[in-house]
Amino acid sequence: MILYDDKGLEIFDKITYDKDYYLTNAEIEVLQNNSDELVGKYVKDGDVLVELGAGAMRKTKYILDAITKAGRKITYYAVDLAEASLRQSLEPLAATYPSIKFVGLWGTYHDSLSWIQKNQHNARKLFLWLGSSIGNLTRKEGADFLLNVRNTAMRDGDLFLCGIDKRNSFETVSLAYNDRSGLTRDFAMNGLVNINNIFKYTVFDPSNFMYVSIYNEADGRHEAYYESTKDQTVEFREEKVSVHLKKGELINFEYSYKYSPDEVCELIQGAKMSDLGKWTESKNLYSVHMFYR
Ligand code: AVJ
Repeated sequence: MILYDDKGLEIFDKITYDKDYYLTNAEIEVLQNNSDELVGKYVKDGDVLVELGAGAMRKTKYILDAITKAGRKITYYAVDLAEASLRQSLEPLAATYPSIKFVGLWGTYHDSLSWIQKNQHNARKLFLWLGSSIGNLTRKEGADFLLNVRNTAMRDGDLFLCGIDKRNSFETVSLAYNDRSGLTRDFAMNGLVNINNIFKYTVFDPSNFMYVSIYNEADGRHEAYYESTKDQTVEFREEKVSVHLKKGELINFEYSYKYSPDEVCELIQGAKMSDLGKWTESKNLYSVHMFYR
């Protein structure tokens, strides 16, 4: 993914602390207030937790605290594409939570799921997919992804915890993706720099592009674009491909889907899972849902 090189991960981490980007803080509030209940109801000794796209694991802390408080003995698998951040995040956790066994699974979701299926088939599993990561998939892709996890890595009774952003007001979503500190803009523009790094020469001159954020309220998705600020030709030299861009032309690079309650129901149905309920925070902006197979 062009957005998440080392620099992109660093900027994204800053975004998650930003007040305007309400998603992370809202999710942390949900987990802070409800992890004891969640663990009490759904986590048993010997369970295996699998976090997809574990990242910095800032929010996982609340679940791990609750597990420790409840005296549960579990194994926690962290799946991530970034090896360095996986190591950095897991090492201190292993020292902090001696009753939890930590295992990093460095690789794609696909590889990790087949590894889990082979090696942890008989364990009772709880999958964690937090941070509204589902938002970067279309609704169909989101349901298909969950269905695939269900079919390849879950047994009957296994659980899936999913953080999902709501269809919030136009102002709220717009500010989240066009924050006043300009972090999201920096995050976006770094994508162009990263493309140049990948191709080892300048494909896109960042000074000829502008970050454009549009909340498409009808479709319930935020749309992120690079706008060409002049007529220009972008060249992929090795591929011998050149692309002419008109001033004002938009290149889409990200969608962030938001979900109404009905859309969550459709998601669960599409994934052939069942609903165990959800937790929300004080502003009712964001929910963490529990599904099961
Ligand atoms: C990490 C995919 C949930 O879409 O809200 C943040 C990524 N993009 N600001 C999102 C992102 C711009 C984020 N996700």
